[in-house]
Amino acid sequence: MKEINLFDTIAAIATPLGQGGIGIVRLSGKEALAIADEIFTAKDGVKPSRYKSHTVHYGWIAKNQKSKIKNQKLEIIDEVLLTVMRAPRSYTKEDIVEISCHGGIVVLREILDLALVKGARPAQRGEFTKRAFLNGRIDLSRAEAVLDIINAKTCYALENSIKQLRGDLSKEVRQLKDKLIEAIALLEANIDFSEEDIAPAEAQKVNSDILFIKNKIDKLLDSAVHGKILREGLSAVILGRANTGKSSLLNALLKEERVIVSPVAGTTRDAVEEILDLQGIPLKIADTAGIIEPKDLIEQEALKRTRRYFDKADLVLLVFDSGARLTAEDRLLIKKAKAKTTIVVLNKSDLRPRIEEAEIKRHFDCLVKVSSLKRKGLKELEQAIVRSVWEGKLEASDELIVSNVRHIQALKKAKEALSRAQESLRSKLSIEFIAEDLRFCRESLSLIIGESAGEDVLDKIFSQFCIGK
Ligand SMILES: Nc1nc2c(ncn2[C@@H]2O[C@H](COP(=O)(O)OP(=O)(O)O)[C@@H](O)[C@H]2O)c(=O)[nH]1
Ligand SMILES: [Mg+2]
Repeated sequence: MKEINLFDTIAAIATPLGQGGIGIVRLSGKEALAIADEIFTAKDGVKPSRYKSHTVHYGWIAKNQKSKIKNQKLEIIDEVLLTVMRAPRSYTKEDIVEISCHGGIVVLREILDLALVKGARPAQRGEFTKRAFLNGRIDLSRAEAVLDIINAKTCYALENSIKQLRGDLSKEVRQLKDKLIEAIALLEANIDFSEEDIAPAEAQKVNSDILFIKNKIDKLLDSAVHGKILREGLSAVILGRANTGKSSLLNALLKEERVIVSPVAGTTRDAVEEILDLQGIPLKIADTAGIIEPKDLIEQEALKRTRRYFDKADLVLLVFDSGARLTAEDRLLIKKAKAKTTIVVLNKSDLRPRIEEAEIKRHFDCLVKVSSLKRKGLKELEQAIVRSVWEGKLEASDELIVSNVRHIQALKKAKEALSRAQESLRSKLSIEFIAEDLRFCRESLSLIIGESAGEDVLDKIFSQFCIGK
């Protein structure tokens, strides 16, 4: 996104390119209203440049303008609603015109082309949001929240992104920065007045400030574990020997018949992965072939795939047939699964129990009895999965979760700088050193809200957006 000119008027199709009820072409910049004047004919004949802000008008987009003298006909492209949002009360803080037309690819392209002919430039990816940031309407973490909202996989992830858009993270970061600035000022006053050590009372104040900030940063970093899950989803793998009901379990969790279930062992040859929304957690769950001793090339490949899913899984659902005694294969899987966070599923709980439950309990804490066939115990299993994710750490749902890798890295850097400052303070190093570490910490926090982000960082962030956002 090199050399973008912020004085240009930009235009883009803001809705997905496909057929839809409506589609939107968006313009932003100084010429947006003048361009609208040239392409829009209102039913009441009033030109867009005379509209009040935040009003909607009915009319037509046409290639020409009505001229009474020649009695020329309008070359209409579409019947539309045109919305005007004047600077600075708009998404970009510039004049914005949104044209809502019928949602067809050709219509949208024709309208966009017309706007371009009249002087607009095609917008780059994320350029509307980038303008909102550069024009000071939102800071960088809030701009990134826009992308997270678009990408949210579950309602819970969406809720968290909305908090970030609202500025919850920015507010917290600014508070920490203010506290740092105070501490730095205190140190700098000391540098000016004495060549010697920092006064004990002041050292104590700086130390307690550092502790306070570090604590807050720790909390934010703790939440990042959950943030990663909200962003990327949790990977689970269903493991178990053939015929224990793995595919039935996946179907039961999905509440649909996704995978073929049969009494013939070896029905599932290839791993099947599905995503489901488990109480707000995007759960990627893979059903595997219950092959332990491959008999042919296909089975060897199937085993390889199972292993791959197993290796990358955050969570293993180890399935047993509770109506049968443990087999050597079951015991082999117990050994393997112990290396991972595992929930044991004693499936076929509708049958007379014959499995050695006590033996399994010696290896795993979490056991859930389920009947995939009768759809029993599934709620308990879901709860066990949720618990294994949140680990009881997430107390209230209004807690802020940091999910952006860039933010996490900046917080880690800030924390390291604080540790160095603490160490310098303890070993009574020169005040200069401590102040320098605190300044570094402040810079790292600034990165989150974008106060000191370079063009390369901005490019990287906004290039992930779609055109028209
Ligand atoms: N009684 C009973 N049978 C089940 C249950 N779950 C699965 N089955 C049966 O066990 C057999 C194997 O199931 P399937 O899901 O294909 O097992 P997989 O090989 O582990 O994927 C099928 O005949 C299922 O109908 C259950 O909860 N109770
Ligand atoms: Mg199967």
